[in-house]
Amino acid sequence: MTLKQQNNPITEVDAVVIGAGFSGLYMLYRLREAGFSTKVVEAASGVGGVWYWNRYPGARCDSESIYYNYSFSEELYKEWTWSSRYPEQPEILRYLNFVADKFDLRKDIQFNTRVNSAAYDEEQNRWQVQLDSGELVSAKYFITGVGCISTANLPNIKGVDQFKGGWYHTGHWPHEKVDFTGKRVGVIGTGSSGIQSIPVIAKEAAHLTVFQRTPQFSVPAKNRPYDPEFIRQTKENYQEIRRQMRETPIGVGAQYRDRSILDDTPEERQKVLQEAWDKGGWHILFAYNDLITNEEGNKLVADFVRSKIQEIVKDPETAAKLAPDHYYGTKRAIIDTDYFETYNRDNVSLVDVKKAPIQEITENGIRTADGEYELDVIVFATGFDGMTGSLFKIDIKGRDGVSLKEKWENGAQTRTYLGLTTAGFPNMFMLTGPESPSVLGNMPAAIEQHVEWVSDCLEHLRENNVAVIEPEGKAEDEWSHHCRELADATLYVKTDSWYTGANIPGKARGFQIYVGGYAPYRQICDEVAEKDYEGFSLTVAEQTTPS
Ligand code: N01
Repeated sequence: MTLKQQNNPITEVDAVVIGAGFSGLYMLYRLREAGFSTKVVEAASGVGGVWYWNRYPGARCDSESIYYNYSFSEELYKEWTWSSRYPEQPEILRYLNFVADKFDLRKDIQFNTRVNSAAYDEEQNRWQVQLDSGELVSAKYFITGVGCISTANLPNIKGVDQFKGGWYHTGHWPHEKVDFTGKRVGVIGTGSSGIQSIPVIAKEAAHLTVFQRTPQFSVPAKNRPYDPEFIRQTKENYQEIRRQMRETPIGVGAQYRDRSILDDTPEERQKVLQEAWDKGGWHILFAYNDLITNEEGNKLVADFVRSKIQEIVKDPETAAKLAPDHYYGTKRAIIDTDYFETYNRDNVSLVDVKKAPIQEITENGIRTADGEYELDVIVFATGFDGMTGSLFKIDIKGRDGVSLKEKWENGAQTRTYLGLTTAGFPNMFMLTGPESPSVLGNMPAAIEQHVEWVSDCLEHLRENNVAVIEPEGKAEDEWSHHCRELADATLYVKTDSWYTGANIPGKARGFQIYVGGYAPYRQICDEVAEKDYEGFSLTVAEQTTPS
C-alpha cells in the first residue's frame, strides 16, 4: 500500500530487506512464499551483492561451486550447472540472475536506491526506513542483508587525486573491462583480492609492481573444469549435498580429521600436508582438528606452506619477502591459481611497504620511503571494513533513538543474541550479522540457515499474534560473552586481520564472529526456536474487542 506524506510516497509492507545478494534474494523468496509483503532495497542496478561489485580480474569463489549455491530448491539445484570447481565472478552473477528470474524476484526489489536510515517507531511498532530517493518505507520487520565485507577500505593515502593514471578498488570494479595491455600497473594489497588478481593482471601488463604490507599464506586452488559425469552424480546426490551444507562444520562437506597436529610424526605430517596441498583448496584446514588453537602445531603447518613458497619462487630475496610470519589460517585461508609462480615472471616486482611505507601517491605513481614507482594504473586490493562497516553506514536507531553504532560503541563492543538480533532494536534481524558464524565458511550455507530461521520466526509470531520480538539483555550478554570466550581460545585473535578489525585505522580490536562452527550454531538456533524463542521477550498484540 502506498500513502503520501509531505509529498513523498510511503510504502507500507510487512518486511523491508536491505540488499539483493545471496541473503536478500532468499529472504524475499521465503517471505513471499509465507505470505508477507516484502520490499527489498538495493543500491546496485542489479542483483548479486558482493558478486555485483567485485568484478576485478581473477575474482572467483573459494568454496567449491557445488556447495556455493542455494540448496532450498531441488529443482533449482538440478537446473543450474557449474562449469568448474571454483566458479568465476561472472558465472556466480549469472547464477544469481538466474535465481532472480526463476522466482520472479525483481518485481519486489527497488534497485539503484540506498537506505539512508531506519528508525524504530515505538508508538506504532513499525520501522520507518528512509531511502535516498526521498521515499519512506514503513515496515513491521526490518531485515539487513548487507553482507559482511561490502564496504570498501580505501586507505587514506595522500595525493590519490593528483594521480594522472586510472585507479580502481577491487570491491568497486567498473563494468567495462579495464585494459592493462602495455601498462605499468601497481597493485596495493595481498589479501584474497590481490592474490586472485595479481596473476591475471601480470599476464596483460607491461610491468606489475606489487606493494605488499603483509605477506600471506596461500595454497593452490587446483581449479579445473567439471567433468559432466561428476555434475550428473552431484545432481543425483542433491539430498546428500544439502545435508552436507547443513551439517558439516563450515558447510562444504568436509569434516576435520579427528587428530591433533602434534600426534603425527614429522614424516606422517609431511605426507598428510603434501596430500592436502596436492588436492588443493581448503584441504589443509581440515587435515587436523586443532590448527586454529594449537600454537606449536600451527607453526608446523605454517612452516610447511613457507617451504612451498621457497620452492616455487626462484629468486631467494623475493621468496623471503613473500614468507608470512603470522599463524596459518588466522587471516582468511587463501587459495590461488599461480600466485607465487607469478613472481618468477620478468615483468613482476615486489615492494615491501612495511619496510619502506607508502608515503604518497604522486602524479606519476607511488612514492615509498625507498623511492618513486612510475605507474599508469593503480589497483587498490585493500579490502573492506568488515562485519560492522555496512551496518554503520546506515543510521539505524532503535528504542529511545539509540543508534546501533552508539550501542556497539562504534564497533568496539558488538552485542547480539545469536548474531541475528540485538536488544533495543525490536523486530530487527541481521542476516549473517556480527557474532554469527558467517564468513568462517561457505556463505550460502550460513545464509540459508539464517533466512530460514528468520522466516520461521516471523510465521511463529504471526500465528501467535505476537507484535514485538526482542532479545533479553541477559541472553544477549551471555551470547556475546560466549562468542568472545570461544574466539579467545583460538589463534585468530592473535593476528592482525580484517576479522579483528586491525585493517581499519582507528577501529577497535575485537573478533565479532562465532567460531563454534556452522552445525553447532544451527543446533543452538533451532533449540532456541523449539523452546518458544528462549532468550527473547515476545509481546502479544492487544486484541481490539468489537463494540
Ligand atoms: O582484503 P584483505 P581482500 N597500505 O583485507 C593491504 C573475501 N574475499 O579484499 O594485511 C598497504 O584480506 C592489507 O595489508 P595488511 C575474503 O573473505 C573472498 O583481499 O592489512 N597495504 C592486505 O594485504 C577475504 O578475506 C574472495 O597489512 C594495505 C590487503 O590490503 C575478504 O574478502 C575473494 C593498506 C587487504 O586484504 C577480504 O579480502 C576476494 C595500506 N594502507 C575477497 N591497507 C573469494 O575467494 C590495506 N592493505 C570468495
